[in-house]
Amino acid sequence: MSKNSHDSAHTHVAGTSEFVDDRPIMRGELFMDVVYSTHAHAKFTLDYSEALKDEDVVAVYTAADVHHNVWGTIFKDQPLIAKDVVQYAGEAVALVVAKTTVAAQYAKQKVKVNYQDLPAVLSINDAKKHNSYIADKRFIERGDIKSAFAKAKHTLSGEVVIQGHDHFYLESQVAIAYPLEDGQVEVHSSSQHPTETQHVVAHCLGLDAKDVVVQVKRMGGGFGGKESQAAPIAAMAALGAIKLNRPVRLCLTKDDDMVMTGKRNPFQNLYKVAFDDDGVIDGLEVELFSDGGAYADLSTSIMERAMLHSDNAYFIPNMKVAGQVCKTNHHPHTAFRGFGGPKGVATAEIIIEKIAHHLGLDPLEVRNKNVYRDEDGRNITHYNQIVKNNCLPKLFEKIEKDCHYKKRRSEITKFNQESDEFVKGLSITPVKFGISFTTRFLNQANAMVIIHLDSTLQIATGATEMGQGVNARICAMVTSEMGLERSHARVMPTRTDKNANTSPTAASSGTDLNGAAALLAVRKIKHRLSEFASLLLELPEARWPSKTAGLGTEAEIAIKTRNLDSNDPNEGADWKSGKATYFGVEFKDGVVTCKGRSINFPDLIREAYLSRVSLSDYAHYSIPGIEFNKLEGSGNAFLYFTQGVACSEVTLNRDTGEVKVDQVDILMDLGRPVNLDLDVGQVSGAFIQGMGWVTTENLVYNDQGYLLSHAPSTYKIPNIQDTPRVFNIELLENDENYANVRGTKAVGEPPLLLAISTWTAINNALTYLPTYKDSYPEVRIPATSENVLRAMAPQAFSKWSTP
Ligand code: MTE
Ligand code: QUE
Ligand code: MOS
Repeated sequence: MSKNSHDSAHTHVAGTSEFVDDRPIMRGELFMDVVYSTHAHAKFTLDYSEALKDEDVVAVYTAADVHHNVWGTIFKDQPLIAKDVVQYAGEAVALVVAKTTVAAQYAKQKVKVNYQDLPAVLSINDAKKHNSYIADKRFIERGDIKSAFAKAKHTLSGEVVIQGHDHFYLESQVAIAYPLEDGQVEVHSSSQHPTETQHVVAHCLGLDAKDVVVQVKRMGGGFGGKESQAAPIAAMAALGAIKLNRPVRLCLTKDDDMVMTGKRNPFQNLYKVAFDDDGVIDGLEVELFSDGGAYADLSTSIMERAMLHSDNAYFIPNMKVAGQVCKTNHHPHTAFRGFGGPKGVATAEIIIEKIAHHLGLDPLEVRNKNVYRDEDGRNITHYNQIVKNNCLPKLFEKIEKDCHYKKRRSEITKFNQESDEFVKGLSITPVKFGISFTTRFLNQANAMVIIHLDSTLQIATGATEMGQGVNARICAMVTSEMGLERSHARVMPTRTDKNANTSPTAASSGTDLNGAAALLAVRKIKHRLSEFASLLLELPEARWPSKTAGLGTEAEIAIKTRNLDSNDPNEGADWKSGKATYFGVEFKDGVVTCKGRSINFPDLIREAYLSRVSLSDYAHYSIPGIEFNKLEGSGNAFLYFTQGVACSEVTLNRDTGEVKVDQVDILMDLGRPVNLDLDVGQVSGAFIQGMGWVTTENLVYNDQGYLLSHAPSTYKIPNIQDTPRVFNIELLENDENYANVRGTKAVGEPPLLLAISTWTAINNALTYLPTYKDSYPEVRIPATSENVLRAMAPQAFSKWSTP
């Protein structure tokens, strides 16, 4: 294992990493499958008598079998199994349990569902027509939007259409529930939020939380899709396990997973913008509408983040944002990398492009005119948070130079004049992603560190590993604090019986929160060990506890066990090394030194144990200074911002609409990474995932809201051929993020938003066509080849409506 590798790199490559469905089948284990609705909105009745005739079928469960048939993250509005009425195609109506997976799949087909259709709402426009909404419309407002428009030199308005996005994690939703003695159950789940999963299992089954343990070893990808929606799957498996007193496994097929589970929320945003001759924005009014699907899930929080990111990187003196979640008869949409951010940012960026086109300016010039700057108070967001440690102007300046923007712009202009086969586009977009949950109470974490007698460490936190490398990062922080190699410690599977005050591993804050807690926990041990070492090293070795057969005397050193209750992982730590020092004792390279005398770390641990010094500890961390007032839409919503810029160059085929991404240059400020390689991996992965969203990933539903594109054959995620031919990633050096643990910056989600540059580059390419001399193309997300072709020759497609 190399220093910067993912902690599971070698087991992934060897195929020995264990995912939930890799767990050996237990004696008596049974297999569950879900019967789901194929209708959007209907009354229904069930007939499962045929299914029960199969001797391999053990049971069929319906809504009537669920103790509390309701769950939900923010609002408890969703049945575990639909009763009498289905609200979306893909909603569970019954569970079948059989002796084999195949028998369960057959049985599922034999369950007859009779539907009596009800009127369905299947789009944002439909929802608006029927006033079908989830929660109240919300507003964030600053300045005087009316007078900004009254005195505006130019105004533009329009609508941005943004479709959904499937998470396409390689491991489908899965859970195995093991019944234990005395009414307890242990559930192995693929969940970003084990604690919520535990609570949903307990609530739905009528158990106490104390009788339910949820374990998450790792996920084969989550991307937000397993933040809320892993819980019902776990509850279904647990229902079978408790009823039958046998282990029950529920592992969705890819197709079922795609049909059943919610996606990134589609958005349809209206805007009106006021600006001057130079493209400086004075007023912006945005009305965001999202498709929440049939139940609330996380959609209201997602909308809030979209509203908080509608400025993206730009100072807009007078701004009004409204956000309304629509209730439709689609699968309940959910968290997806970036949460609401990408939908707000895409809107802001297409507005900039359109302003530039309108004024005949280069879009980069308009961006530079509007970007947050420290001068003249142009550094305060529409929700009144000052953008501190702002690198945006520097990022713009550097990327423009490094990727030869001006030169490539003139080359592209020339190319587009000469070619009638292809048309090229170029675009730089920035991101300023707010780090912290906008829901205050989630900004906390808890960690436990244990040092064993052989001196190796085990770490337990509420963080879950989904491939992002949170374990490797936490491990690196803890071991470096103790002057040890990373291989000296292991982060253990996440279990709900070990940590309290846990949040979902989400909002890119897994390492920020859990790493800080783990560091605070290990510092408590370090503090005790330091004091102990300072006393021990004064004694001749012959009088150390291990040499005196535990006889005590002065060898059993009484130390003060003052608990460090700091909430600041940087407090008392040297900023460069990130390490704290107590009693003048240094921990370095496996050796502990005080006043010139030293002891190997393993020997110190043994002496400490014999002297009854505690070798484990817990700590809690909460992010300070989060004071966003949701009612007023004002205040410090975030601890800091992760910022970056990307430049995309694309070539469109004028005959087929095919999009090729020729070159992408990314420049990001990630503070001072704990693990540079993992961070670069997150940047490239997030960018490519976002590129899929804005280009080829097209969700197609039938007129019952049933997802037709439910497999890789019909849903096109990027493959290796689709990655940019030239792909450069560079990180800006920024040593000054004093706000966060060890000066790091969260990386998980922000780079996904940089893929918006590919979408704006596609739109930019189209502006070179005569069709768009006076108008702006406004190709939706995703800009599939078909959508691009439609935009190139709108008249040729006029007889087919836009899907
Ligand atoms: N990286 C991988 N490989 N797999 C994932 O599922 N999820 C992303 C991101 N990177 C994800 C990923 C999302 S949506 C989030 S919020 C963060 O990881 C969560 O982890 P972190 O907070 O530890 O960065
Ligand atoms: C970013 C996020 C989340 C968020 C807010 C963000 C998130 C999440 C919640 C949330 C909100 C209310 C609840 C709850 C969770 O908010 O992932 O349980 O009651 O789950 O800005 O990623
Ligand atoms: Mo990530 S969408 O916050 O799980």
